[in-house]
Formats: sequence, structure tokens, C-alpha cells
Amino acid sequence: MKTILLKTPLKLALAAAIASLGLDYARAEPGAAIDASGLYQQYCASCHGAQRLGGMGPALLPESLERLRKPEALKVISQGRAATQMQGFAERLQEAEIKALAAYIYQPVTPAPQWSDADISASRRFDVSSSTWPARPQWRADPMNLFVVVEGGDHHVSLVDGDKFEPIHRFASRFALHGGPKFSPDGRYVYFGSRDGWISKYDLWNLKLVAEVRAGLNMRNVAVSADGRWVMAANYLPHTAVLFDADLNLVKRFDAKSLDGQQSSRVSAVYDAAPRHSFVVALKDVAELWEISYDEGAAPIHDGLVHDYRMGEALAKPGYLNPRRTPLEEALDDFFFDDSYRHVLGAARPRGDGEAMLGQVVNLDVRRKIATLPIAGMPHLGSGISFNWQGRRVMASPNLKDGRISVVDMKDWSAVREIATPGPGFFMRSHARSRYAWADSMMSAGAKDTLSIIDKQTLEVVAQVREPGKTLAHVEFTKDGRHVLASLWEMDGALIVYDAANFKEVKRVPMSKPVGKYNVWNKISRDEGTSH
Ligand code: DHE
Repeated sequence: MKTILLKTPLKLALAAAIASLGLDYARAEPGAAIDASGLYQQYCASCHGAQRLGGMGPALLPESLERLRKPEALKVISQGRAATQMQGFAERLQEAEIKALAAYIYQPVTPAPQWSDADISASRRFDVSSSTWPARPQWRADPMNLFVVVEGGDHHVSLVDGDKFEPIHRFASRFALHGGPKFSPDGRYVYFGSRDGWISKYDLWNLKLVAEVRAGLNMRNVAVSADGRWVMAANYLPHTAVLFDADLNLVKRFDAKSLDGQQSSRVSAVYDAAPRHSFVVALKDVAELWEISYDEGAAPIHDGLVHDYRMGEALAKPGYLNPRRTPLEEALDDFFFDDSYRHVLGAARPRGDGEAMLGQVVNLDVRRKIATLPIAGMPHLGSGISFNWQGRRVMASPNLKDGRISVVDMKDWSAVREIATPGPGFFMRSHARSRYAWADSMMSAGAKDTLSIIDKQTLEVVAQVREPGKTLAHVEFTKDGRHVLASLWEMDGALIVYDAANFKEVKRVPMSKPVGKYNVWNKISRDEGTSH
């Protein structure tokens, strides 16, 4: 940790000094061709890395910039980014130079950047004193009712007391965390994954960073095993899933390749399948679902049931910490486990406009698709929840494309109901002790300000809460299910606390674009109303 932290201010100071001395060797004379690469090395490399792989600032690779529109990139280069070290260059660079720089960072790096096992290991930082830190919270509040809030606005994390709704602590995170943070089984440690590939292990009881490692250059998410021994990362770049021990030492790299080795794939996501003692890994470009067992004593865990009809015996020896492949008709992007964790309900994102979605139910024991999921549009299954309805076990999923919540019977996979909401949304949540589920419509310009509250018994929308003109999204319940915390998803945003029974606002805690919030107890107990 320390070496990087010490070097960064020096680098910044050096960059500022060079710029203030006016050593503009890369600047263009009027009419001359602009040397964008030279400009990059002069002005950007000190923070974003000579190879654009990131440093104190984020990586500037086409893969990392997929979500940043070019006009926005121009604005950031010109005016800087509020609440970060990114300064604006409008005073020092001509407009054409800024445009050239913006175009440059969207070009692929050649040769293609590599991230080897040696790079992973070299990136690791570990606080050796962490083994001596006290094994109890160094603050007064219920550690099980703690909320970890990811603030995307200025890339911070806040820890909030879930009884008093008061912040306990706030600290800087890596740039652009994505996916839910994952907890150790006792709720002491939390692991964050950033889009730039960093995994950070944080001690919630001592309010200190324990370890960090860069698992890849463009990462999707991380999962932590139910026994707390393993951490796995899913990468788009390079095409790998990477296994670490609990202190983020590299254990094994899995190249995401088809069985014949001919096709390589981005890894969409990795999830922990707790009762199976395995990680389940979704590949984006190869129609296979992987299950990697971490059950040392019982490997191979489901042998005997498993004989792949297409590929024969080669797949029937899964073993410990090795992928066991389920061939699919269509690759999966994100998915949901049923209560038994035997079934994965998955969907792919459409590859082009108007392309139909193929939702699938995959049985992990017999290792094949067993049903088509009766959900159209673009279900966001990773945000699904399950509950009992009229003696049946059902799951409900929001939809990224249509204003509806799809409810599906988890025994016969039939469609139960489509619940209309004012617009497509990203997230939904409930709690085992609450009668209601809450869903946002944040993908809709007209209804992004509305949360719809669904009665789980009648499957009707019974109420709405609104923040007119603002984005209101992503809710999480308190441990006891009595309060709901929602995100006012704005730079000068807030956590809004509602009474879960009468939907009245109880409190508002200012936050900088609180992207997501995670209750320790709901997560470690895998409450049926929250994401796993
Ligand atoms: Fe996410 C979780 C995929 C865009 C915020 N998102 C996930 C997960 C997947 C996923 C597979 C589950 C991983 C986990 O929790 O471990 N997300 C995708 C996409 O494919 C998509 C549509 C495109 C992309 O660029 O990656 C996408 N996601 C977004 C956003 O634009 C969001 C709204 C803002 C952001 O910060 O990126 C966003 N995703 C989130 C959040 C979670 C998440 C807050 C955790 C949800 C939870 O409550 O558990």
C-alpha cells in the first residue's frame, strides 16, 4: 500500500511542475499535425499510466471507456472531474489538442495490453499488521445492521449505522466500483471490485484497508466463497477468472476458453453458490457456464450425475478448483439462483437492436438447459428476488428494457404475472419480513424519479414514492426489515430512509451519488429479498 501512496503525490507534483515550466514539447504549432500520443505522455501518463492501464487515475482503454460518451470525455479533459484529482486542461491545451487527446484514448493500445500472473502478484499490497488488529468493532453500533454505501459521485464508501441512520465512517475507494461488495461470513471484512480490476479488502471492524490486488485490467465483479477462504474475480480484459485466497494472494488463473481452446471469452460475472461450495462463472462470448468447486473434501461434488452428451468423458472429471462446463445454447450475462442453488436462471443481453432474448433455466447437476424462461425484454436477473405467493415459490425480476416486473414460478418455470411499472428499471429488493417489494424505474427518462412498491401477496403496485426530476433507485432493507434505504442518485444526493410499512420518509443522509448500499446481515444471511 505504502509505496504507491508515497509515489503518487510526487508524480502529481512532477506533472504539475513540468506543465508550469511550459515544457510543452508535444504541443502543436498552428496548422501542424497534433501528436496526441506525446500530449498523452506529457499530461496524462503520470496519473493514468504510460500504457493507459491506470494508476492513481482510471485506465483509459477502449474497454474501460465503453460507458463514457465522447462528449463527456471532452468535458472531463477540458474541465476536470469534480471531487477528484483530475484537473481541467482547457487553459493549457487548445481545443483541437483536447479533441485529439479524447480521440486517442478511445484507440486500442497496440500491442494489446497484457496482465500476467506476475503483474497480478506485483500489484498486491498487504498490511502485515492486520493480523494484530482487534477482532471486535472499534465503534458503537450493531455490526450486523451496518450499511456499506458505495458513493459513485466522488468514489468513496460510507459506513452507516442501520439503527440510527448515522454515518460511522467514510473513506476513498478505487475509481468506479461495480457490482455488490461481498462480505466474509462473519461480516468483518468486505471486498470491493472496481471496473479497473482492483479488489480491495477492507476491515469493517477496524476501519482499515487490509489488502489490495489488481486482478485484471477491466473487471466485472468479485465473489467471496461461503467459507470466507476464497475470492474470485471475473474479467473482460484479459479473458480470465482469477482465484485468490482471503488475503488476496493469487492462487490460480482460469483462461476463459472453450474446451477445444479455439474460442476465447470475456467473463460476464462470477457468483458464489454457497450450498454447493462452488463459484459459478458466466462467459459472455462462449456458450458455456462454468462451476468451480472449492469443496476440498468432496471433489468432484456431483460426480455420477454428470455426463455431458456433447463432449463425453472429458467433462466428467471436474475436480477441485477446476471448471466443470455446462454447454449452453446461448451465452449468459447475468443470472439468479433458485433457493436450492441447483438451478441458474439466466439471460443474455441482445447483441443488436430488436434481437430476441433467450432466457434459460440451467440445471447445474444434470448440466444442461432444462427450460426456457418465460421473460421477454431484458430481465436484470442479478437483481431478482424470491418469495412465497399463494403456496408457490416465485421469483421476480426487474427489466432493463420494459416497464415491468416479471414473476415466474420456480417449480414449473411458468409465467405467473407481469407487473406494470412506470418504466424499465435496474434493481428490486424486498426482505423476508416485509410484505412489500420495491422496484425502481431508473432506465426511464420520465419515471427515473419513481419507486414502485409491490404487495407480494396481491402482486399489485400499491404505492409509489417520488423525487420529482431526480433519479431514485436501488433500495436495501434494514436487518429487521422495518426500514428501507433508497438512493437519491445525484451528485448532491442522499440516502433516503423510509418506513417499510407506511412508506413515509424517516430521514435523509447526504451522499455523493450513492450507487448502491448493502446491509451486512441481509448479505451474510442471504435474505431472500436481496441480491446474492
Ligand atoms: Fe451493474 C451489479 C452487470 C451497468 C450498478 N451489474 C451487477 C452485476 C452484474 C452487472 C452482472 C452482478 C454482480 C455482483 O453484484 O457481484 N451492469 C451490468 C451490465 O452488464 C451493465 C448493464 C453494463 C455495464 O456497463 O456493465 C451494468 N451497473 C450498470 C450501471 O450502469 C450501474 C447502474 C451503475 C454503475 O455504477 O456502473 C450498475 N451493478 C450496479 C450495482 C450492482 C450491479 C449497484 C450491485 C447490485 C446489488 O445490489 O447487488
